[in-house]
Amino acid sequence: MAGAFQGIDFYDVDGLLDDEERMTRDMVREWVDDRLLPIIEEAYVERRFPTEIVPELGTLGMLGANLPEEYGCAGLNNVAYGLIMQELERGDSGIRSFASVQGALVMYPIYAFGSEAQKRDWLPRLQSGDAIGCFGLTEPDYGSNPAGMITTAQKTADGWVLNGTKMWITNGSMADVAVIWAQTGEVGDVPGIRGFLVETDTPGFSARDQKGKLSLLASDTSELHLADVEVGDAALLPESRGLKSPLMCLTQARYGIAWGAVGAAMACLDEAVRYAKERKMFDGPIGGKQIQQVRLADMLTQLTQGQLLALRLGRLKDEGTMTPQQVSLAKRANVDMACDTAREARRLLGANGILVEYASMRHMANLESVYTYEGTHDIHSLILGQALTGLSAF
Ligand code: TGC
Ligand code: FAD
Repeated sequence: MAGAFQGIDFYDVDGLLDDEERMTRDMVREWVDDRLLPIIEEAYVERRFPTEIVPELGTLGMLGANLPEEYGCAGLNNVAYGLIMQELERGDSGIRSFASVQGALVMYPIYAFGSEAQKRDWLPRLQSGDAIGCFGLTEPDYGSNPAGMITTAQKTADGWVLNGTKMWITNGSMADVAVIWAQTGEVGDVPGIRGFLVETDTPGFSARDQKGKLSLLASDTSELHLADVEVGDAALLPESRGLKSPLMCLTQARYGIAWGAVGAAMACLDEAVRYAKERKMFDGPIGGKQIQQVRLADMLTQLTQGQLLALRLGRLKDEGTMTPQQVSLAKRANVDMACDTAREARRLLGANGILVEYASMRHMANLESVYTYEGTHDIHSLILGQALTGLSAF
């Protein structure tokens, strides 16, 4: 591991990890240094998701890594899974997004709500990266409030017909399968919103790239159209039951983001410290100036708090006691922390900070999406306000 990123670990969080967690982290760290960082700048500037890395993510067990081995997954604990997200986002939020969507938003719902046949059919393929998935919840007029969605799934004699539009869908144009959430109306005693596995070559399904993004450029973000898409009964995720099912998926993905944001902040602080020691202005390195030391001290303090928060959340998840509200707190706090850290690092770098060959501005731009997706910062404020007061302010 000579030359690998060491990272700033001021409170010896490393000492709180077990051997398997540390080995997983080191393996992904090395892969990010050797394989991702050399290509990410170019992919970002070319506005393309680097599909060539997908088989490697699969081979190294990074997709759906906390799901069980019986479906071909790595069966890691949630702290190790979080460390994978941390290291991937240290590379780029778009790459962590790919892994989050594939693992937490596609494989997890198949695992949690799918039939045995769906699990056996899809999980090994999604784990290896042979198949790619996307998650269609958001609609043009229903972002923060998915309960209002107007995409429908109408029952037919031997299946369902889906109609609607899904917006801002990560992996949308390159997916083989889309997890689509749709209003079914009442079917027996089952609540209206349910999940469907829609293969993207089904007639009536189309995806279109979202143009004009200034954030998350190394990520596929698309709009999905479903025009009389006919699927069989086997496409329904049979155990999905109302809005609670997609919200359960969001809890898994938000958990990964709480860790991922730590990785982005680590990359920015590391870059800022190195630059501060090297860049000379007036009579010495800018790292020797008090203003820059205050800036770095603030970044270090926030990052250390974020590292400890993510680890404690992971231990709660592994104990089985983690609540969605605790996830909201960590997603909200750590993404905010990473946004601040990336912005301050970019500023410390002066003019060089706007260049793509430095990572801070790429992270800063990416993190604006992370701040918005998976529940905006505001929505998580309201979730926490409700947890404290019992009053809903949505
Ligand atoms: P509400 O009445 O609060 O809840 C309905 C039922 O669901 C339960 N629940 C949850 N369960 C698990 N995890 C959660 N996070 C949950 N939140 C709520 C709740 O207990 C209730 O259960 P029950 O048994 O009583 O029926 O529902 P609401 O309609 O009032 O909505 C609440 C609100 C606003 C918090 C929710 O709609 C929300 O979280 N909105 C934000 C939407 C969002 O985050 N969308 C993300 C789309 S996916 C995405 O962005 C992917 S980006 C991926 C990437 O590239 O990395
Ligand atoms: P809106 O809900 O319109 O919110 C606009 C503003 O109003 C925000 O500031 C918000 O905080 C605020 N606001 C909303 N409600 C309230 C309220 N009650 N009180 C106070 N303020 C409020 N979705 C998917 O389903 N799958 C994906 O794979 C996916 N990937 C994404 C990738 C990217 C790059 C992005 C940017 C988004 C992605 N999303 C995805 C969508 C994402 O989840 C939504 O953008 C997000 O939930 C917010 O919805 P909105 O953009 O419609 O904003």
